[in-house]
Amino acid sequence: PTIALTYGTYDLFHIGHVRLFERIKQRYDRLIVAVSTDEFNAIKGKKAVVPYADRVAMVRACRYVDEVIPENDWGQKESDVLVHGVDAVVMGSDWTGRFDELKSLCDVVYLPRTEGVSSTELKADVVAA
Ligand code: C2G
Repeated sequence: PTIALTYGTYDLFHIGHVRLFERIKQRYDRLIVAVSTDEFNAIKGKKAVVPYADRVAMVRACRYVDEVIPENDWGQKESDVLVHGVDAVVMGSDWTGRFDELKSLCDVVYLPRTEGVSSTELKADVVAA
């Protein structure tokens, strides 16, 4: 079985995240999702409104997801790929080129983002409601 790995915060888990996972599972047999911890989000300069444990539970509840692991730092991707026998790291197109150094270990695929939705837009919409 072919294995894909993807990384993200998944704050306010939304259709863009689901569509990405869905398209990854059209290409690969298994999908591992690495969810950014609250501590790593601070390093990324992101503050999630949804606590890590809840973000993990929602991603895990998605039918396209086979396994969830924590993302603690920028530097773990190489070992994640090796430890989990990953065939491809797949990200949305806002990351195009950013993980190409992994190409020595596995395929690196960037898929188009889902237009019109983002955690940031959802937060703004809620405030405006
Ligand atoms: N995404 C998407 N379409 C959207 C919004 C997001 O396809 N409308 C994708 C992003 O391209 C990313 C994934 O969903 O691949 C998760 O997005 P975020 O939760 O915003 O993750 P991010 O903060 O970009 O973290 O080490 C990598 C980082 O952890 C990625």
